[in-house]
Amino acid sequence: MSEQKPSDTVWHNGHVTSGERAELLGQQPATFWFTGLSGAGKSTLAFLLERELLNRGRACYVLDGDNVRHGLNRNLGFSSTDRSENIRRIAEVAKLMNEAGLIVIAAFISPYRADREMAKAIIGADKFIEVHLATSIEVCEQRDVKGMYKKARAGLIADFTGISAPYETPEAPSLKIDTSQVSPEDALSALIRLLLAKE
Ligand code: ADX
Repeated sequence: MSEQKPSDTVWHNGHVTSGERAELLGQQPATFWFTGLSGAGKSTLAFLLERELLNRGRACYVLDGDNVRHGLNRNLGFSSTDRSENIRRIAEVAKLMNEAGLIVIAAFISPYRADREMAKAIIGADKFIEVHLATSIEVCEQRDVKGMYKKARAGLIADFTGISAPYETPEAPSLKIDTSQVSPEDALSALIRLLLAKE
């Protein structure tokens, strides 16, 4: 893959401001960044939050790890380099969606602190809401919704987060949710409070 230098291209400014978009949609854009182990509840909560926000008249969209890897990021695997590129592309997409005025809910394992910091820098600290789905590895492995922990334990999946690849716990997330302890309703209320506090 050859990388084009920014100096080879020019940035075109449009004629519509972010303020105009915010007024049109009646909302301030933001990106919820859900991080946590496979099976922690990221996708489930992301889609519940999307439903709740839609019900409240907010334009929003979920970017989900498994889904994005079917299309945009189908050429990426699970090495630390590929995961980093996965997160970089998603952060760039989230930034564009925020610029379009949308509220984004990104649900990715995003196991490396440095990659989450990169995402925050791309999206902008003022728009970035880090949420740690802090469900324990024991619970995630017991749930094993996709049967992947079993395969990883059997050595059939390499670099599996929590088993044969690291997960670096967020140091200061805006919110920490253990889905084995907190009800979806309480989790949603806490997430909505965070968003309202930003407005
Ligand atoms: S990330 O680490 O790059 O952020 P992402 O969230 O996109 O991961 O994708 C995670 C999903 O890919 C998991 O939910 C799981 O279904 C699947 N998967 C396949 N192989 C692996 C692996 N080695 N480690 C973690 N998840 C994997």
